[in-house]
Amino acid sequence: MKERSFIMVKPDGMQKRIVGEIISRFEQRGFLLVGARLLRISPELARQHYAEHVDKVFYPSLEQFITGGSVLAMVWEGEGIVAIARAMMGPTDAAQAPSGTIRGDFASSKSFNIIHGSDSPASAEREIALFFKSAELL
Ligand code: D4T
Repeated sequence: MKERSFIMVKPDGMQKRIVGEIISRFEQRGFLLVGARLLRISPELARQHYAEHVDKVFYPSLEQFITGGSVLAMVWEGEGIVAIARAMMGPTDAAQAPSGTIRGDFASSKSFNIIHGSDSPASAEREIALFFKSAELL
């Protein structure tokens, strides 16, 4: 099976109405959308998704943000998708993100940075399983 990544438009990206733009960028880069779901993340799912961050000082505000509105959870497929998607998104701190990246074009903060993408194939597998049943994916 080709490599897959879990990509999510966060509540600030939904509010900015840039879902179409984000999907276009991945399609134009040649990747295939194999799953998509609109949902509101529960505090429990947030704790699972951000398990590595639950003890950090910024976690309470991160949870409030990520559960504060709907998100678009997606699975994209293609050769090298995990690393290429991270490059397309730009660094976590959108203030440092170059123009031309998704964060560099649509965000300017570390906390409100529009989009999530898996940081490794192993994370992708874990995150995809949190958000999707295998029957929901092509
Ligand atoms: P996500 O996981 O949301 O795509 O972000 P990254 O993979 O790019 O970055 P991350 O795991 O280090 O951070 C997760 C999430 O926490 C927010 N955050 C992070 C924050 O609000 N303050 C901080 O100091 C850090 C490091 C932003 C993304």
